[in-house]
Amino acid sequence: MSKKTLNLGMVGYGFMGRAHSNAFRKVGNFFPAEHQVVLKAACARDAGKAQAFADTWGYESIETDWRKLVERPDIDVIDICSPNDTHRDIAIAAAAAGKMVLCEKPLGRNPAESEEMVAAIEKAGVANMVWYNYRRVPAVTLAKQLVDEGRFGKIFHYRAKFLQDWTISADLPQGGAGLWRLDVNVAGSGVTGDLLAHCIDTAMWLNGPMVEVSAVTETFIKERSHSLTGKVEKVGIDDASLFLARFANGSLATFEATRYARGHKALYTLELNGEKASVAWDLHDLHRLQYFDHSDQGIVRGWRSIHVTDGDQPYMKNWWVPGLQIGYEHSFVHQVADFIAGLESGVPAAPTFRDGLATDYVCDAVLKSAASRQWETVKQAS
Ligand code: SOE
Repeated sequence: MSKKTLNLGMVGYGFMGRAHSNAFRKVGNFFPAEHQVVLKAACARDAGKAQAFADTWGYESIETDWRKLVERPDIDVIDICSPNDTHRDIAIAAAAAGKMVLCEKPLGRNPAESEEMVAAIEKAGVANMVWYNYRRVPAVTLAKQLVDEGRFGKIFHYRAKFLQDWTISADLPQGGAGLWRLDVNVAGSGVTGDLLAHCIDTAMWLNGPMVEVSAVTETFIKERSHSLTGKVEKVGIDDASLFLARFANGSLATFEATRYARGHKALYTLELNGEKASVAWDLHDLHRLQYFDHSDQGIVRGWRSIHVTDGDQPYMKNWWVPGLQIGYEHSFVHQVADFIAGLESGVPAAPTFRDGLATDYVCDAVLKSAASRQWETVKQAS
């Protein structure tokens, strides 16, 4: 039976351009569906880089202007993997052109941009999704399954950290490939939007909405040279961001993200403690879920380290055989698979743009609280 095609136009060619392209290429092999993704066009301002990227990943053509890409009649889906300052304009134009839109996190640089993006997508009525990939690490998805089964009883605590150490050197410039994350005009914020946003997305997925936050942020290196101007300029991003939160279900939380935790490269950890059970996960050991069930018989009660590789655990029946684990890149394959399944079932895959807006509202409240030194109420997205 011939498949329906889903013609992809990719904007950007960096780390996420690669992670997503890999997922689009693999998804049909491991998660067969009615739709087959076709890598139609890769778009970057530099034609040489766009062509090299297209050749590496098997895109049929290139564009050097995203405006042309979104107007192409042979494109169904636009995937935005370019820096944060491009997200709004591309998403709005793509939605107006009737394309489905996938966008790297965070949605906008601030809630105002994200609100415009949500309005455009919802007005156009096109399928949409934000790439919060960690939900689709099978061990994290299993945690969600356990929550949905009501195994924890009343939830008391949520705890998350995302620790890195790659910006400790004062010699790193702001701006340029990868380093645009240090330029507030491009990124919107520092670790709040880049790292905490992941923690917040997973937290609200597992534990429901957050209602108020109290935060502290710090910019440890106040000035850096700028790759565009060549001058030393003030740094506007938060290098570290920590906050306390209260969820709508009454539970309390702590969150921490930094790029100054020497020795930690991408240590995303989360833990949830309920009246009946607890669960914990660690990105450096991503195929394991730690689970404590208080109803276990006393003499054998303890933390179980669940190796999430069995066919009856989330996503795993589509991969290898029990005991053989998968990794980081597979979370993106799962996200594409779920997006396609959503198109075919009519139940849209999450996180949608509106879900992404909810995360951006929390990030905004965090930054406001750090500035005001007060608790801030979180605006709700729906
Ligand atoms: C930053 O170093 C970064 O690449 C983030 O931008 C990603 O979203 C995160 O998953 C890993 O770290």
